[in-house]
Amino acid sequence: MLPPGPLPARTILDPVPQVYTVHKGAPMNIPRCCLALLLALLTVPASAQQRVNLIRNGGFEQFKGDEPVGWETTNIPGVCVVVSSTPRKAAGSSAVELTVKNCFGSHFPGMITQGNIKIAGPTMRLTFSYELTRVGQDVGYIGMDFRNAEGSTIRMCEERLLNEATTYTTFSATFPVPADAATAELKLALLATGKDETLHVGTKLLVDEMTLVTVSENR
Ligand SMILES: [Ca+2]
Repeated sequence: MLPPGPLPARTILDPVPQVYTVHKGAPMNIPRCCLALLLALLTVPASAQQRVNLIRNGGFEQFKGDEPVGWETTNIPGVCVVVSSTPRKAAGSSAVELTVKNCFGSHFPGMITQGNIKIAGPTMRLTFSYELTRVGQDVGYIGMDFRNAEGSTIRMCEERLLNEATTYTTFSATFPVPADAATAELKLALLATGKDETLHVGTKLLVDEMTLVTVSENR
């Protein structure tokens, strides 16, 4: 339950949207209509209008089989499933899990891609929660491919998750948007960085609560 008194003031400066847990069994003396209003106030960030999440299904709550809705994966259904839903989540009911499996004699990595993200600058912030199990020199990989209105790539940015995370950890990056960029393609994957350049079975990346928002230029 929230402490008594007014809700804490929140601004666009908040790095991570606040998520309040709403407990079942609310006090019986709260009228149903007021309870509904209260729930709405608690679950919609105060600055939501300025901070529309441009990622579809960023909470990884919707799956069709092993496929997270709104994302493309490297799964070969029924043959090599390296992307799937997991109940080990940061929020909600599920998260997405990327693994490495031995398929057809080679180590095959999980990857998820969301394209045609309508972006707006001048500055954006990507935030998500993750857990990372590393084997060998394997790391997590984040790539963003900026495209102009004609669909041509004008800039590619990448980031790597280097540290093992046994509990959900927040990743946050603020970056400028190229002036001519109209859309972006976002990719999360597992990447081998060892000398043999081979991924290892057992490397695993869990991702949840992903947001991509436009922020003010001076933030
Ligand atoms: Ca979730």
